[in-house]
Amino acid sequence: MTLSRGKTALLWISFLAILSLAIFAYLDREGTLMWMYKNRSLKIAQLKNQTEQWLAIRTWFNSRARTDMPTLTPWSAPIIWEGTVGKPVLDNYYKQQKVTIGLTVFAIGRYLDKYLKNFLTSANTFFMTGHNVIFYIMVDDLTKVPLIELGPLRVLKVFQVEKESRWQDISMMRMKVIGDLIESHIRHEVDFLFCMDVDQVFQNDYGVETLDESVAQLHAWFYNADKTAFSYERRPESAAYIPYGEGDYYYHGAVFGGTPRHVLNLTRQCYQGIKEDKEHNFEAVWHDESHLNKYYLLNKPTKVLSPEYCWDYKIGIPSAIRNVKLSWMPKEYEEVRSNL
Ligand code: 5GW
Ligand code: MN
Repeated sequence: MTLSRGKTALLWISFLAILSLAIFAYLDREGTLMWMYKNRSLKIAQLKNQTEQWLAIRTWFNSRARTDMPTLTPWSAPIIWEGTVGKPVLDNYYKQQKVTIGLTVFAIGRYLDKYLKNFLTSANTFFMTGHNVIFYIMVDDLTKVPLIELGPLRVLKVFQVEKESRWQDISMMRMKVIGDLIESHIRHEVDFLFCMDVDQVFQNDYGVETLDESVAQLHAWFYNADKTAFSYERRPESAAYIPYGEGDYYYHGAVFGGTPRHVLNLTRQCYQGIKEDKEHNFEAVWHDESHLNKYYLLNKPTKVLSPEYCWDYKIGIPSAIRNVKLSWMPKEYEEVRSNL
Protein backbone atom coordinates (compact mmCIF):
# COMPACT_ATOMS: atom_id res chain seq x y z
CA MET A 1 0.00 0.00 0.00
CA THR A 2 1.37 3.40 -0.91
CA LEU A 3 0.25 6.67 0.59
CA SER A 4 0.06 9.93 -1.24
CA ARG A 5 2.53 12.61 -0.09
CA GLY A 6 -0.28 14.63 1.44
CA LYS A 7 -1.50 11.74 3.54
CA THR A 8 2.02 10.86 4.70
CA ALA A 9 2.58 14.43 5.78
CA LEU A 10 -0.71 14.41 7.64
CA LEU A 11 0.22 11.19 9.42
CA TRP A 12 3.56 12.69 10.47
CA ILE A 13 1.93 15.84 11.71
CA SER A 14 -0.59 13.95 13.82
CA PHE A 15 2.16 11.69 15.12
CA LEU A 16 4.26 14.68 16.18
CA ALA A 17 1.24 16.41 17.68
CA ILE A 18 0.39 13.38 19.80
CA LEU A 19 4.02 12.99 20.81
CA SER A 20 4.35 16.59 21.91
CA LEU A 21 1.00 16.40 23.70
CA ALA A 22 2.33 13.43 25.62
CA ILE A 23 5.46 15.36 26.55
CA PHE A 24 4.19 18.87 27.23
CA ALA A 25 0.53 18.55 28.10
CA TYR A 26 -1.08 17.29 31.25
CA LEU A 27 -4.37 17.37 33.13
CA ASP A 28 -4.40 19.26 36.37
CA ARG A 29 -6.53 18.29 39.34
CA GLU A 30 -9.50 20.36 38.20
CA GLY A 31 -9.57 18.56 34.86
CA THR A 32 -8.02 21.43 32.95
CA LEU A 33 -5.81 20.52 30.01
CA MET A 34 -2.56 22.38 30.63
CA TRP A 35 0.41 23.03 28.37
CA MET A 36 3.99 23.35 29.60
CA TYR A 37 5.81 26.13 27.86
CA LYS A 38 9.05 27.67 29.06
CA ASN A 39 8.36 26.24 32.50
CA ARG A 40 5.00 27.93 32.61
CA SER A 41 1.66 26.20 32.54
CA LEU A 42 -0.84 27.51 30.04
CA LYS A 43 -4.48 26.58 30.24
CA ILE A 44 -5.73 25.03 26.99
CA ALA A 45 -9.14 23.62 27.68
CA GLN A 46 -11.55 22.65 30.38
CA LEU A 47 -12.22 18.95 29.98
CA LYS A 48 -14.16 18.17 33.11
CA ASN A 49 -16.59 20.52 34.80
CA GLN A 50 -14.80 23.78 35.41
CA THR A 51 -15.09 24.09 39.14
CA GLU A 52 -17.48 22.79 41.70
CA GLN A 53 -19.18 26.11 41.68
CA TRP A 54 -19.75 26.02 37.97
CA LEU A 55 -21.21 22.57 38.27
CA ALA A 56 -23.35 23.73 41.13
CA ILE A 57 -24.69 26.84 39.47
CA ARG A 58 -26.01 24.95 36.46
CA THR A 59 -27.82 22.53 38.68
CA TRP A 60 -29.48 25.07 40.95
CA PHE A 61 -29.68 28.44 39.25
CA ASN A 62 -31.95 29.40 36.37
CA SER A 63 -31.11 32.91 35.29
CA ARG A 64 -34.03 32.94 32.84
CA ALA A 65 -36.64 32.16 35.47
CA ARG A 66 -37.12 35.89 35.99
CA THR A 67 -37.49 38.16 33.01
CA ASP A 68 -38.60 41.25 34.91
CA MET A 69 -35.23 41.79 36.60
CA PRO A 70 -31.56 41.25 35.71
CA THR A 71 -30.39 37.97 37.26
CA LEU A 72 -26.71 38.14 36.34
CA THR A 73 -24.16 40.86 37.06
CA PRO A 74 -21.91 42.07 34.22
CA TRP A 75 -19.22 39.80 35.72
CA SER A 76 -21.65 36.82 35.62
CA ALA A 77 -22.36 36.49 39.31
CA PRO A 78 -25.92 35.32 40.00
CA ILE A 79 -28.39 37.81 41.43
CA ILE A 80 -30.71 35.72 43.56
CA TRP A 81 -34.36 36.58 42.92
CA GLU A 82 -37.31 34.48 44.06
CA GLY A 83 -37.92 31.77 41.46
CA THR A 84 -34.37 31.51 40.11
CA VAL A 85 -33.21 28.88 42.57
CA GLY A 86 -33.83 25.13 42.88
CA LYS A 87 -33.74 24.93 46.65
CA PRO A 88 -33.98 21.15 47.28
CA VAL A 89 -30.85 20.47 45.22
CA LEU A 90 -28.92 23.01 47.25
CA ASP A 91 -30.34 21.93 50.60
CA ASN A 92 -29.23 18.35 49.93
CA TYR A 93 -25.81 19.44 48.77
CA TYR A 94 -25.12 21.58 51.84
CA LYS A 95 -26.59 18.97 54.18
CA GLN A 96 -24.19 16.38 52.79
CA GLN A 97 -21.37 18.86 53.30
CA LYS A 98 -22.61 19.39 56.88
CA VAL A 99 -22.02 23.12 56.61
CA THR A 100 -22.14 25.48 59.54
CA ILE A 101 -23.24 29.06 58.98
CA GLY A 102 -22.41 31.93 61.33
CA LEU A 103 -24.44 35.08 61.83
CA THR A 104 -23.02 38.10 63.65
CA VAL A 105 -25.23 40.83 65.04
CA PHE A 106 -24.59 43.84 67.28
CA ALA A 107 -27.16 45.03 69.79
CA ILE A 108 -25.86 47.94 71.83
CA GLY A 109 -27.76 50.30 74.12
CA ARG A 110 -31.41 50.71 73.29
CA TYR A 111 -31.05 48.54 70.17
CA LEU A 112 -30.53 45.65 72.56
CA ASP A 113 -33.83 46.30 74.34
CA LYS A 114 -35.69 47.15 71.22
CA TYR A 115 -34.64 44.83 68.39
CA LEU A 116 -32.61 41.81 69.52
CA LYS A 117 -35.46 39.60 70.67
CA ASN A 118 -37.44 39.83 67.43
CA PHE A 119 -34.32 39.49 65.33
CA LEU A 120 -33.21 36.34 67.14
CA THR A 121 -36.62 34.73 67.40
CA SER A 122 -37.23 35.18 63.69
CA ALA A 123 -33.68 34.08 62.78
CA ASN A 124 -34.14 30.98 64.88
CA THR A 125 -37.14 30.08 62.70
CA PHE A 126 -36.11 31.24 59.24
CA PHE A 127 -32.30 31.56 58.99
CA MET A 128 -30.79 28.44 57.35
CA THR A 129 -33.41 26.09 58.73
CA GLY A 130 -32.15 22.50 58.80
CA HIS A 131 -28.48 23.52 58.79
CA ASN A 132 -25.99 24.17 61.60
CA VAL A 133 -26.05 27.77 62.71
CA ILE A 134 -24.01 29.74 65.23
CA PHE A 135 -25.35 33.14 66.28
CA TYR A 136 -22.62 35.51 67.42
CA ILE A 137 -24.26 38.24 69.48
CA MET A 138 -22.34 41.35 70.50
CA VAL A 139 -23.92 43.30 73.34
CA ASP A 140 -22.89 45.89 75.90
CA ASP A 141 -25.00 44.39 78.70
CA LEU A 142 -25.01 40.61 79.10
CA THR A 143 -27.91 40.67 81.53
CA LYS A 144 -30.22 42.04 78.86
CA VAL A 145 -29.78 39.24 76.33
CA PRO A 146 -33.26 37.79 75.77
CA LEU A 147 -33.78 34.17 76.72
CA ILE A 148 -35.20 32.41 73.72
CA GLU A 149 -35.61 28.72 73.10
CA LEU A 150 -33.32 27.80 70.22
CA GLY A 151 -34.37 25.25 67.63
CA PRO A 152 -32.27 22.21 66.73
CA LEU A 153 -28.83 22.80 65.15
CA ARG A 154 -28.66 26.31 66.59
CA VAL A 155 -26.03 27.65 68.97
CA LEU A 156 -25.85 31.11 70.53
CA LYS A 157 -22.58 32.74 71.56
CA VAL A 158 -22.67 36.04 73.37
CA PHE A 159 -19.80 38.54 73.51
CA GLN A 160 -19.51 41.71 75.50
CA VAL A 161 -18.23 44.80 73.71
CA GLU A 162 -17.61 48.31 74.92
CA LYS A 163 -20.31 50.83 74.23
CA GLU A 164 -19.07 53.62 71.97
CA SER A 165 -20.39 57.02 72.85
CA ARG A 166 -21.06 58.17 69.29
CA TRP A 167 -23.47 56.12 67.20
CA GLN A 168 -21.30 56.62 64.13
CA ASP A 169 -18.61 54.77 66.03
CA ILE A 170 -20.92 51.86 66.88
CA SER A 171 -21.55 51.06 63.25
CA MET A 172 -17.90 51.60 62.36
CA MET A 173 -16.31 49.63 65.17
CA ARG A 174 -18.36 46.67 63.99
CA MET A 175 -15.84 46.14 61.19
CA LYS A 176 -12.97 45.95 63.65
CA VAL A 177 -14.78 43.70 66.13
CA ILE A 178 -16.07 41.31 63.44
CA GLY A 179 -12.56 41.02 62.00
CA ASP A 180 -11.05 40.22 65.39
CA LEU A 181 -13.80 37.69 66.13
CA ILE A 182 -13.29 35.93 62.80
CA GLU A 183 -9.61 35.50 63.62
CA SER A 184 -10.16 34.31 67.17
CA HIS A 185 -13.30 32.16 66.83
CA ILE A 186 -15.36 32.27 63.67
CA ARG A 187 -12.85 30.95 61.16
CA HIS A 188 -12.44 27.78 63.22
CA GLU A 189 -16.16 27.28 63.62
CA VAL A 190 -18.10 28.05 60.45
CA ASP A 191 -17.94 27.56 56.68
CA PHE A 192 -19.93 30.66 55.79
CA LEU A 193 -20.71 33.85 57.64
CA PHE A 194 -23.30 36.60 57.48
CA CYS A 195 -23.10 39.93 59.29
CA MET A 196 -26.35 41.80 59.81
CA ASP A 197 -27.99 44.83 61.38
CA VAL A 198 -30.23 43.99 64.32
CA ASP A 199 -33.09 46.30 63.32
CA GLN A 200 -34.65 43.79 60.95
CA VAL A 201 -36.88 40.73 61.13
CA PHE A 202 -36.90 37.48 59.16
CA GLN A 203 -40.20 36.86 57.38
CA ASN A 204 -39.53 33.74 55.31
CA ASP A 205 -36.87 31.10 54.66
CA TYR A 206 -33.47 32.68 54.29
CA GLY A 207 -31.63 29.65 53.01
CA VAL A 208 -28.44 28.18 51.60
CA GLU A 209 -29.12 29.73 48.19
CA THR A 210 -27.53 32.84 49.71
CA LEU A 211 -24.19 31.15 50.49
CA ASP A 212 -21.13 31.95 48.45
CA GLU A 213 -17.56 33.17 48.74
CA SER A 214 -18.53 36.82 48.77
CA VAL A 215 -22.15 37.92 49.09
CA ALA A 216 -23.55 41.45 48.76
CA GLN A 217 -27.07 42.77 49.33
CA LEU A 218 -28.84 45.11 46.90
CA HIS A 219 -30.20 48.10 48.80
CA ALA A 220 -34.01 48.20 48.69
CA TRP A 221 -34.12 51.91 47.90
CA PHE A 222 -31.66 51.76 45.01
CA TYR A 223 -32.10 48.44 43.18
CA ASN A 224 -34.01 50.19 40.40
CA ALA A 225 -32.20 53.51 40.58
CA ASP A 226 -29.87 55.11 38.11
CA LYS A 227 -26.15 54.90 38.99
CA THR A 228 -25.92 58.66 39.36
CA ALA A 229 -28.48 58.48 42.17
CA PHE A 230 -26.46 56.00 44.25
CA SER A 231 -25.48 57.54 47.58
CA TYR A 232 -21.81 56.62 47.28
CA GLU A 233 -19.21 58.82 48.93
CA ARG A 234 -18.55 61.43 46.25
CA ARG A 235 -15.84 63.49 47.95
CA PRO A 236 -12.37 62.57 46.69
CA GLU A 237 -10.84 63.13 50.16
CA SER A 238 -12.42 59.91 51.43
CA ALA A 239 -11.01 56.40 51.07
CA ALA A 240 -14.57 55.42 50.12
CA TYR A 241 -14.65 57.83 47.15
CA ILE A 242 -16.43 56.58 44.04
CA PRO A 243 -16.61 59.07 41.17
CA TYR A 244 -19.78 59.59 39.15
CA GLY A 245 -19.88 57.13 36.29
CA GLU A 246 -18.30 54.35 38.32
CA GLY A 247 -19.92 51.65 40.43
CA ASP A 248 -22.07 48.63 39.70
CA TYR A 249 -24.82 48.58 42.33
CA TYR A 250 -25.62 50.29 45.60
CA TYR A 251 -25.15 47.65 48.28
CA HIS A 252 -26.75 47.68 51.72
CA GLY A 253 -24.50 47.72 54.76
CA ALA A 254 -27.13 45.87 56.80
CA VAL A 255 -26.23 42.50 55.24
CA PHE A 256 -22.94 41.14 53.96
CA GLY A 257 -21.43 37.70 53.98
CA GLY A 258 -19.19 35.05 52.52
CA THR A 259 -16.52 32.66 53.65
CA PRO A 260 -14.77 33.70 56.88
CA ARG A 261 -11.58 34.33 54.90
CA HIS A 262 -13.39 36.65 52.60
CA VAL A 263 -15.37 38.49 55.25
CA LEU A 264 -12.15 38.95 57.22
CA ASN A 265 -10.57 40.63 54.21
CA LEU A 266 -13.65 42.80 53.74
CA THR A 267 -13.82 43.96 57.36
CA ARG A 268 -10.07 44.67 57.46
CA GLN A 269 -10.18 46.76 54.30
CA CYS A 270 -13.30 48.67 55.32
CA TYR A 271 -11.83 49.34 58.75
CA GLN A 272 -8.61 50.52 57.15
CA GLY A 273 -10.58 53.01 55.02
CA ILE A 274 -12.55 54.23 58.02
CA LYS A 275 -9.31 54.73 59.98
CA GLU A 276 -7.62 56.58 57.14
CA ASP A 277 -10.60 58.91 56.89
CA LYS A 278 -10.56 59.48 60.64
CA GLU A 279 -6.90 60.44 60.51
CA HIS A 280 -7.95 63.21 58.13
CA ASN A 281 -10.87 64.11 60.35
CA PHE A 282 -13.20 62.78 57.72
CA GLU A 283 -16.29 60.59 57.91
CA ALA A 284 -17.88 59.04 54.84
CA VAL A 285 -21.46 60.05 54.13
CA TRP A 286 -22.97 56.64 54.98
CA HIS A 287 -20.16 55.51 57.27
CA ASP A 288 -19.35 51.80 56.99
CA GLU A 289 -21.79 51.39 54.11
CA SER A 290 -19.80 53.85 52.00
CA HIS A 291 -16.64 51.87 52.63
CA LEU A 292 -18.43 48.59 51.94
CA ASN A 293 -19.55 49.93 48.56
CA LYS A 294 -16.01 50.93 47.74
CA TYR A 295 -14.78 47.49 48.74
CA TYR A 296 -17.30 45.70 46.51
CA LEU A 297 -16.46 48.00 43.62
CA LEU A 298 -12.85 46.82 43.83
CA ASN A 299 -13.66 43.24 44.85
CA LYS A 300 -16.72 42.09 42.94
CA PRO A 301 -19.06 39.90 44.97
CA THR A 302 -19.52 36.33 43.71
CA LYS A 303 -23.22 36.45 44.55
CA VAL A 304 -25.71 39.29 44.86
CA LEU A 305 -28.97 39.10 46.79
CA SER A 306 -32.12 40.76 45.45
CA PRO A 307 -33.84 43.26 47.75
CA GLU A 308 -36.29 40.47 48.62
CA TYR A 309 -33.53 39.48 51.04
CA CYS A 310 -33.70 42.83 52.87
CA TRP A 311 -36.87 44.68 52.05
CA ASP A 312 -38.24 47.95 53.43
CA TYR A 313 -42.06 47.75 53.49
CA LYS A 314 -42.14 51.53 53.62
CA ILE A 315 -41.55 51.39 49.87
CA GLY A 316 -44.66 49.24 49.43
CA ILE A 317 -44.57 45.91 47.60
CA PRO A 318 -43.72 46.32 43.90
CA SER A 319 -44.43 43.32 41.65
CA ALA A 320 -40.73 42.41 41.49
CA ILE A 321 -40.74 41.73 45.23
CA ARG A 322 -42.37 38.29 45.31
CA ASN A 323 -41.11 36.83 48.56
CA VAL A 324 -39.63 38.90 51.36
CA LYS A 325 -37.15 36.93 53.48
CA LEU A 326 -35.97 39.71 55.77
CA SER A 327 -37.46 43.16 56.32
CA TRP A 328 -36.43 46.40 57.96
CA MET A 329 -37.98 47.24 61.30
CA PRO A 330 -39.75 50.56 61.12
CA LYS A 331 -37.93 53.32 62.96
CA GLU A 332 -39.82 55.90 64.88
CA TYR A 333 -39.60 59.47 63.67
CA GLU A 334 -37.29 60.67 66.40
CA GLU A 335 -34.92 57.82 65.71
CA VAL A 336 -34.26 58.63 62.10
CA ARG A 337 -30.51 59.18 61.89
CA SER A 338 -30.61 62.43 60.06
CA ASN A 339 -32.51 63.97 62.92
CA LEU A 340 -30.03 62.94 65.56
C1 5GW B 1 -27.91 54.15 67.48
C2 5GW B 1 -28.29 55.41 67.05
C3 5GW B 1 -28.14 55.77 65.74
C4 5GW B 1 -27.57 54.82 64.89
C5 5GW B 1 -27.20 53.56 65.30
C6 5GW B 1 -27.35 53.23 66.63
C7 5GW B 1 -27.00 51.89 67.08
C8 5GW B 1 -26.63 50.89 66.17
C9 5GW B 1 -27.09 51.53 68.44
O1 5GW B 1 -27.37 52.35 69.34
N1 5GW B 1 -26.85 50.24 68.82
C10 5GW B 1 -26.52 49.29 67.90
O2 5GW B 1 -26.36 48.13 68.29
N2 5GW B 1 -26.37 49.61 66.60
C11 5GW B 1 -25.98 48.54 65.67
O3 5GW B 1 -25.52 49.10 64.44
C12 5GW B 1 -27.20 47.69 65.32
O4 5GW B 1 -26.80 46.37 65.00
C13 5GW B 1 -27.71 48.38 64.10
O5 5GW B 1 -28.58 47.59 63.35
C14 5GW B 1 -26.41 48.73 63.40
C15 5GW B 1 -26.49 49.87 62.38
O6 5GW B 1 -27.19 50.97 62.89
P1 5GW B 1 -28.62 51.35 62.28
O7 5GW B 1 -29.43 50.10 62.11
O8 5GW B 1 -29.23 52.41 63.09
O9 5GW B 1 -28.21 51.89 60.87
P2 5GW B 1 -29.20 52.13 59.64
O10 5GW B 1 -28.30 52.47 58.48
O11 5GW B 1 -29.97 50.87 59.40
O12 5GW B 1 -30.12 53.26 60.03
MN1 MN C 1 -30.21 49.13 60.37
